[in-house]
Amino acid sequence: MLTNNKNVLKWVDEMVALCKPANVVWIDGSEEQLKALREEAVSTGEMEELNSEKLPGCLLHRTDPTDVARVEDRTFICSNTKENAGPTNNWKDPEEMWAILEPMYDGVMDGKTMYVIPYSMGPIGSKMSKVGVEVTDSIYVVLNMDIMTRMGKDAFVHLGDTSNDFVRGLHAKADLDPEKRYICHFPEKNSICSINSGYGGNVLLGKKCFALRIASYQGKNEGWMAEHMLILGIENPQGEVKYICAAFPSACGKTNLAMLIPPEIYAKQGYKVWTVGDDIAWLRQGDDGRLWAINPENGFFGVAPGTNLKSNPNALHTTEKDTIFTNVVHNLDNDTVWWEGLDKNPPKHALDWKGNPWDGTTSTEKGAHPNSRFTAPARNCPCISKEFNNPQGVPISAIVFGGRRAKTAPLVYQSFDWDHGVFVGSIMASETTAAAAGAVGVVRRDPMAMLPFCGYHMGDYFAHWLEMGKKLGDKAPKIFNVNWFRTDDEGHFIWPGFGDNMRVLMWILDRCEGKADAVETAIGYEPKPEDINLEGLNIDLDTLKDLLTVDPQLWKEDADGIEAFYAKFGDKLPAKLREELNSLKDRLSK
Ligand code: OXD
Ligand code: MN
Repeated sequence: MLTNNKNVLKWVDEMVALCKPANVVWIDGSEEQLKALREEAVSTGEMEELNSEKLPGCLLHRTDPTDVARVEDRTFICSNTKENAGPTNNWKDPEEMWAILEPMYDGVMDGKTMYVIPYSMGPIGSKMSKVGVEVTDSIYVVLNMDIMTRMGKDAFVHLGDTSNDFVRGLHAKADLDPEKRYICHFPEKNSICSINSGYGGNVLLGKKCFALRIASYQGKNEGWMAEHMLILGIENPQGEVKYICAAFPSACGKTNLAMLIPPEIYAKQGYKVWTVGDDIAWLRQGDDGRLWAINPENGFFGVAPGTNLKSNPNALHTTEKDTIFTNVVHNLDNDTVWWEGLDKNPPKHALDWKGNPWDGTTSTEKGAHPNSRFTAPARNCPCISKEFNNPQGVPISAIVFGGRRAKTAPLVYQSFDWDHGVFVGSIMASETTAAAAGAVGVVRRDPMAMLPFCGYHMGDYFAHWLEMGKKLGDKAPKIFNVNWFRTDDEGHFIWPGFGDNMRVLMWILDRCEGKADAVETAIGYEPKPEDINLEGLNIDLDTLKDLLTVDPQLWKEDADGIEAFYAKFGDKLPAKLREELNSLKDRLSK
C-alpha cells in the first residue's frame, strides 16, 4: 500500500470486494515496476516490442476490432437528476445505473490482477492539479496512464492522508461485449465506471472522463473551467511568449495547430511556437486577475493516420521513442509501424490493425484503423514549452474557437466582447465533408467542442462561462473564431492551413495587444485584409478578401439553425445568449 489515506483505502477495499481479483498491485510509478509490467504484457502477447534501434521503448497493441473508438451512445452522465445532465447527455439515475453495473463488476477480476493507479492531472503539487485513482485489470491501461498522467506514489503525497478530493475510476475489460459496454460518470460522487472496453478514450479514465466530464462539473462548482482546448505559446524575437487556448471539434487538427512550425517569414525573424497541450486545458483566474491555464495531461494520445513529416513533424518526432502504438500497421520487415498518410511507402510484408497479413502495395483495405493512435510522452516533443511543468500554468491572451465550415464562417473574426465571445463559442459547428463539388455537409453543432464532454447541463455551462467573464472583467482574454476550411466552388480548401495558420494567430495576438485595426461586421471584428501577412504565400489580397466575406443570407439561415439548437436548452439557456442571437439577427438584416 502506498498511502495511509483512509478514503482511498476504504474505496480500494470496496473495489477489491466487488471485483474479487486474485492479486492487487499498487502502482508506485517506479521504472522497475513499469519494466516488469512491460515484460509481462509482451510475454502474454498483449503488447509487442518494436525495433529497439528505430523505435526504442516503443510497444504495439491491438484492441478488439469492435472496440476502436469512444462510444457516445454508451456514455452516461448519472447525475442525481436528469435535469443536471441536461439535454445533450445520456442520463440514467445513479442507483438504477449501479444496479446494472454492480452485477457486471461482481467477480469480474476473478483470477486476474487489479492494478491500483494513483495519478495527478496537472503538475504534482500545483494548486490547479487534481488527483485520481483508477483501478483496472489491464496492463495496457497502466502503461498508457504512465504516459498520459503523472502516475505513481507522488500523486498520493499530493493528495495527503485525509483528503477525500480524488476521482475514483473503476475499469474492467470484462469480455469486451459491445452491448454491455458502459462509460458512466457520477459527478456528485466524483466517480467513473468503465466496463467492456479496452480502447483508450473509454479506459484511460484521467482523460476525457475525468479531465473533461467530471472536471467541468467540479470547475462549475469551484469557479474554474475544464475545456477541450489546446494551449500554445508564440515567442517573439525579443523572447516574450504569449499564450493562446483553442477549441475545435475532434478531427479539426488540434494536435497540428498545437505543434505548428512557423512559416519561413516568421522563423527567420526568430519567432518560435511552443506546445503546452494539444487536447485539454484547465483554466483558473490567477492572483493577478488574469486567466491562467495548465494542461492536465502528461502526454499526447494522438490520431496516427495523416500524421507525417509535412503535416506535423513535431508529433512524428515525439513518437520516435517510449511510445505505445494502438491499431496501426506492423511492418514485419523491420519491426516498425506504418499508417495511411505517413509516407508513400506502405510496407509489403506487414500485419494490418487486426493482425492479419497485409501487403500495402496491393491491398485495397486500410492497414491502420482510421482512429489508430500513438500515446507519446510530452517530454519527447521537440517544441514542448518550458512552462509545461510550471505549477502556475501560463497566462492566456486569447481564446480561439473554430470548426469546419465550407462557406459560412470567415477565416477569422473577433467577438465584440466576452459575452458575445461566449455566444460565438456556443454556436460552434462543423460540417460533415461532402464529396460533391461545392456541396455543403450536415451541420453538427458542438458548442466549445464540449458537446460529448460536458459533465452537466450545457445551459448551466454557458452560464458558467458568462460568470467567469464577470470575474475576469477587463483582464479576460479576447475571444476569436477561426475557420481553416473554407472551400472554393470546386470544393478545394482555399487557405493553406498547417504552419500558415500562424499568420492568423499573429493578427489575433496583435489585436490582443491593441496593435492591429479591425473592420466591424455583423458577426464581429474582422481583420483588414492587408493586416494578415501573406508574404511567401501563393494567395493574393482578393482571395483573402473572399476568405473574409460574410454572406448575410447564409448567416440568416445559420441563425435559424442556432435558434433550433438553442431551443433544446429551454429556460436553462442564459437570457444573455438569446439577446446575442437577436442582436446578430438585427445586425444581419441591416
Ligand atoms: C480525442 C477526441 O480523442 O476529441 O481527443 O475525440
Ligand atoms: Mn479531444
